[in-house]
Amino acid sequence: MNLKNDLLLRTLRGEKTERTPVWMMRQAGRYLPEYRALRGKYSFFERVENPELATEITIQPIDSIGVDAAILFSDILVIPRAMGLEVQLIENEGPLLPHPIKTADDLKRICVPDVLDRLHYVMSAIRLIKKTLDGRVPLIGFAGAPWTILCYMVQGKGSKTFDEAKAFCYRQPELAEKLLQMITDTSIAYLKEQVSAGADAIQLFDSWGGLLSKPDFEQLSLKYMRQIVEELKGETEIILFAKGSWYALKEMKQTGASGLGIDWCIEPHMARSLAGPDITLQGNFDPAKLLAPSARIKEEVKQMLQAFGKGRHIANLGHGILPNVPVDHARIFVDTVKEQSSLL
Ligand code: 1CP
Repeated sequence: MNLKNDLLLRTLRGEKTERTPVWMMRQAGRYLPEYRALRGKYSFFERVENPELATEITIQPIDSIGVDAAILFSDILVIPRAMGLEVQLIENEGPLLPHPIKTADDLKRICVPDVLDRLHYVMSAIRLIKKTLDGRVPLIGFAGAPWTILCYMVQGKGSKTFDEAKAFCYRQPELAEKLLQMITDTSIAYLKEQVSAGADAIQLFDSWGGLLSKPDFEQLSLKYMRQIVEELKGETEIILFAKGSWYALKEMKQTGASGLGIDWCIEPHMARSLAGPDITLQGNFDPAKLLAPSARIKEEVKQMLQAFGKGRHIANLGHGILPNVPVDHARIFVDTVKEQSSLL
């Protein structure tokens, strides 16, 4: 099916576009009143596992905010669940994995599953979203990077430091390697199926990459992301977003990804000089700045666009949108990118 708006894909391929495409990480979610209304009626995994609900939530920000891409409503933690680990989502608190991986015996409880069997609902959602979108905008599929998934599988919950996950890797490196490889193999099969079902591009979220030193990032994260990009790059466009891992932009570019996400702690010109000219950069508005007065948001968006310059840029936040952002402010962000980037 032909896309009516393919700005995102053309930008990822390095083609010229009339303006900069814009979307927001975690755009399908809690800051939208339409989403909160559904949240009252269904549990988190009911929303994720029901293709009709997932479709409705995926499309809400397209209708309401006017972003240039949809991102599948799901979660990175469907992977540990599919591998056999229990995952709960506690409302207003976050994920809980009551029986995390700590020992060699624990690894025996999980497997590399048949993804079509365990995650069929994701592919059904992708097919229904593509049909419902009817070519309005591209659909981004996603997975967590293996390192970020390991963090949750070992720590068992969210954390500022993921110290137990890191201790696991430092004390039992062979087990860590085994677990990371199992997650990688599952993710490759999963992402290939997302692409077959109709996802137009893929983003890998390495939310906790920045907790690692550069050599540890190479060993525990990049080594596995590289395998994923290697297996998918002929089939789709891939964006790597490793929050905080600015020190590895050059190495991430060398994987063959089409785009690199950056957060607000690195300036665009610095990211460009590290990554080189022939790759698309995505980001990097501070999500908390959407809480500023609207005039300040407009001004800062203009500055961001100028700093990235024309072409090879996808406007986005430097991490997920916060639940307390007023919907109007999200709209101002998107509208300002649309207006101002056509003037660049
Ligand atoms: O309604 C609710 O209260 C649940 C909140 C929620 C939502 C809306 C969770 C639980 N997941 C999601 C959806 C989600 N998660 C999407 C949907 C598509 C989109 O709009 O972008 C995506 C892409 C994710 C990815 C995700 N989940 C990441 C990576 C991105 C990031 O923000 O760093 C991570 C780390 C998770 C784990 C997770 N799931 C949910 C929460 C609250 C968290 C974060 C927990 C933590 O802080 O450790």
